[in-house]
Amino acid sequence: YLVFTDLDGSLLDHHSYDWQPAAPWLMRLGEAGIPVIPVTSKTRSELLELRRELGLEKTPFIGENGAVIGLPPSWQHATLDRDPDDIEGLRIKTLGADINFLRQRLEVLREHLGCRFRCLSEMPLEEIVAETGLSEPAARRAVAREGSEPILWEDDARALDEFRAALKDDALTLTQGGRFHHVMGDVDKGRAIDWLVARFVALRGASPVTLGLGDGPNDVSLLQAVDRAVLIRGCHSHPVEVSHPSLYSTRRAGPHGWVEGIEHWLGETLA
Ligand code: 2M8
Ligand code: MG
Ligand code: MG
Repeated sequence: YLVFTDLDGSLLDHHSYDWQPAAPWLMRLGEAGIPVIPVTSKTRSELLELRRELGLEKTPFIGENGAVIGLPPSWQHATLDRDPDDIEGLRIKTLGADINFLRQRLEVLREHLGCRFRCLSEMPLEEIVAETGLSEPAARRAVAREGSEPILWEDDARALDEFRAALKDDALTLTQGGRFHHVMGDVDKGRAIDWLVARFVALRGASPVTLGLGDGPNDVSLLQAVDRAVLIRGCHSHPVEVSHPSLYSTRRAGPHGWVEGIEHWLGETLA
């Protein structure tokens, strides 16, 4: 098994970022040797901190909605990973578009279309703290982006459709998390998962059974990429439509829903 999980609103509570309700199951999965792989909008910098807290130092991670992949030593390949950055023994791959290019295009498009939105990188730190409930150091880590920019949309739905079409002409994409929209290159969580599964097969010579959990519109590709899917009840009103032959939708939200989904698919196997 490989478990792929969204963080905010899934393993972590949408408001408090608490994950304690899931702690016993994280430990059980660890004991069973089942990797729990974060797949999130968060940055490399946020993930380096969180994976220590969550005890997930040995597993890879996918950050910035598929734009960043971090590989611990046991997931590195002698010939396939020759040139990515090496940080704290991790190989980091960045896919899609460069963050400076993204930020430049966002400025140009905003002026050209005359639409209203604000980039995370334009918001004063205190405002990010107020908007997200992150601590100040955590907010600083959220701004340290490499391949995606969160934006607060301050215009109507029609302007958003226009904006999305204009991004497409630049080969850029838009997705939606719990609080922000996210702009990035031609990447998504699902394709980053496909990449990691292919890497697993290259290293182990066997296909894993994959389980995925997520709560937001940006998790649709995640859920579609896995064998067994868990749609966690959202704390937001964004519609999430996913058709999947093996989908379980939870009654509870956040880490309680996460436990519910893991119990649904793995409760008997790991009893
Ligand atoms: C942003 O991501 C979440 C994901 O659902 C959102 O869109 O609301 C990102 O800025 C991420 O880096 C940050 O940690 C998070 C904090 O709520 O917000
Ligand atoms: Mg989420
Ligand atoms: Mg997320």
